[in-house]
Amino acid sequence: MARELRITAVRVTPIAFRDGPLLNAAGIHEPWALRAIVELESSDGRVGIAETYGDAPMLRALEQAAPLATGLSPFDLNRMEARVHASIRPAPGAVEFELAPGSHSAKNAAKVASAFEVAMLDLQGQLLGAPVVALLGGPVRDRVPYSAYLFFKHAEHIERPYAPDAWGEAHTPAQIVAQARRMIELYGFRSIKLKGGVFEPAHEVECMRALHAAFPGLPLRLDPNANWSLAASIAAAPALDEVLEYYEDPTPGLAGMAELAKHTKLPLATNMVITTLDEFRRGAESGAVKVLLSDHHYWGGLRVTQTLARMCALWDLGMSMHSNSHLGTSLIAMTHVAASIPNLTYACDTHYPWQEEEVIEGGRIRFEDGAVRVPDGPGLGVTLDRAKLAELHAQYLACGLRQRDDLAQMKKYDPTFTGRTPRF
Ligand code: GKR
Ligand code: MG
Repeated sequence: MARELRITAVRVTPIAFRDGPLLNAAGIHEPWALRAIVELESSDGRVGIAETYGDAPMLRALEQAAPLATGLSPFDLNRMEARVHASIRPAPGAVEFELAPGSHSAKNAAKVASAFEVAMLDLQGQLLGAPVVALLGGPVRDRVPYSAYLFFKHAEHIERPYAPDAWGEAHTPAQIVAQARRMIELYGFRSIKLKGGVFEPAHEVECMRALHAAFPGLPLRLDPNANWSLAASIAAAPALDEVLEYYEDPTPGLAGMAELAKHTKLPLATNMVITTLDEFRRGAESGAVKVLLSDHHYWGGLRVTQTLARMCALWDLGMSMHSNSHLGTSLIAMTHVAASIPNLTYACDTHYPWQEEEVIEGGRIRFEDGAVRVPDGPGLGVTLDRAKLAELHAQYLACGLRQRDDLAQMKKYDPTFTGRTPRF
């Protein structure tokens, strides 16, 4: 009976929400982060949801793909994937960030398939009265741990589009420690990541030392997003060996990471040199990278993420999760799949503490001791707050941004900034 249902409509709503002036290797975050909420409606009136990227090329890909999901049963995941991979192509001319694989238009098919898969699993779960994690084989943990994700940041955006956030400026080691303390007090995280590649490596190493002194025993990570040369990455390794649990994407390319691996005791982690299956093969064979940060949004979905986890187990790689600015629908999808993965060896990344707005009923998702409890209601266990969705869509229409561009934003602060990488 449930299998006779059909997907009758696909709705894509682009949204924009406030995002902090967070610094990174490419430049600085714009005042508004873009996402899209995807809704698949079934012939009995149910709605399955997903959250994904909201840049213009992704919206075009979703629009093009909408007829491919229409008419399918919510259980037709393989047929949906085959159709999407046969029809959806890279979008020429898209602004792409090396540091954010979700912006790579070569991954359009995987990104679209992921969004449809999450919404279809949500529908399946609603029909069966089962949480998505049950459809993925059931939970191996009831709560998924996340890490505190620190950023160097300015106190406010150059355009001053709204009141500054409560986090203040973070440039110095003392300010970074204060940011970590606040984030841990608010959410209880038990590991800390700092987004690096912003200041001189020696300054960022100093920040990691200050975090180590302030939070003895807490696992620490540093991610310069390939903005350090090989020489700079090697030079920083002895000091970082003493304080980090892993060293994430300091230097560009697999060959660079493989060379660096000879000079550090730390496992090297990546969401930059392994973002496709082909890169997985080369990365695993090289032995350079020891931790993969997966991301269901661009790898192709929750089931592909489970496959990746098995591949990581086979190749003896640790596993964690990458994130970009996102809201609760993404956080909950990450939580369902992470709960199903036995070899999730590290707490996942999330930008969620940097966002204040939400489009799901009940508002912001709560962290307990740095973890999110896996929902046990049907499907994803979250539903849309239509008024909030309309509000964030109106913000999208008004904000004028259509494609994330951290480099262009940085040039407003420093017209001489080139974005050349590696910068240090
Ligand atoms: O949000 O600025 C950011 C991050 O730098 C993001 O774009 C990266 O993709 O978080 C990401 C990472 O771990 O590389
Ligand atoms: Mg990273």
